[in-house]
Amino acid sequence: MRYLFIILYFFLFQAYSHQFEKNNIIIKHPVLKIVSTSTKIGAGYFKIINNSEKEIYLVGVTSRIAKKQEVHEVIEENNVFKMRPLKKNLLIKPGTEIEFKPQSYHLMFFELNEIFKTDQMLKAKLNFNKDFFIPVEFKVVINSSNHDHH
Ligand SMILES: [Cu+2]
Repeated sequence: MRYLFIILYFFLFQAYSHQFEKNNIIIKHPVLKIVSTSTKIGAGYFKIINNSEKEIYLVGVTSRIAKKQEVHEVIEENNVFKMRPLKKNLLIKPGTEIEFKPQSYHLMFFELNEIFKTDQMLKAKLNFNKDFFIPVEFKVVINSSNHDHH
């Protein structure tokens, strides 16, 4: 019985904190947040941890999730926070991490290709410089309205 609890706990923990790793770069808990099933825009959040010895640059994302995908940053202009596509690739220095989250760096998915369901896992590739990429799966989260965009 105790083993069952341990296995169940392990399974739940894993399900919550899924992560992907390649060449000592870890992508932690990638989620695609969609405000409602009638919305055609989604935001992607995750944490990138660079445990390698090299500088890496995030270039973008490819997937069949949406027609258009962008890496966004948030800037402050006259006390107003604005989002815009990143103008250059995002540097993640060795031994550091960057969290993609509301009011900060995030991915934008415009014109979603399907109506997704909560907990669905969507394949994508995060692209870095030097043709390096990490296959990940975004977990769909619907009804989480903390991304006020456009
Ligand atoms: Cu945005």
